[in-house]
Amino acid sequence: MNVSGLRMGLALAALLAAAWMNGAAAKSPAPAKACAAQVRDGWVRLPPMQMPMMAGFGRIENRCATPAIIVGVKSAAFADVSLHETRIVDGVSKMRALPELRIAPDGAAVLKPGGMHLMLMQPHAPLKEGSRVAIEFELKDGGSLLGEFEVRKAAP
Ligand SMILES: [Cu+2]
Repeated sequence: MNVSGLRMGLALAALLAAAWMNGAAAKSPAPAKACAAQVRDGWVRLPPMQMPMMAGFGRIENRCATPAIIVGVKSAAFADVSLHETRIVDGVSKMRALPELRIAPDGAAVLKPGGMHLMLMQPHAPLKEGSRVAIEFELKDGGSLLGEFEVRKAAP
């Protein structure tokens, strides 16, 4: 390689480096800190006697610019967890499973007695009043939210 060839090579390398840096700069600067919905005031209602099912309540707040879409719920403390909705049909209270729960930007989902709730099936060990159980919400985008639920006999 002669001197002019070397110069050209260096110039080309500089151009490529500049193009690469411009390309990198053109993308969003530093990735913004991921915004996530939050589970608040979670509690599990302890049934008056040993039962294979119980209900969980609380608030899921989404203070992000995009919707939070919950597509599944699980907990190591229970054999099965699902999202339920209680509705009065012809004067009779009925429950149905919700396959998906969408929380709008700046919105919140409220899980409360008589409304939406977590259906918690077959605890692996008896729950003690005052203890806490972790419940994980799976999001459509692949992420998850972890909530802590206090075991109580009555609403806080
Ligand atoms: Cu239910």
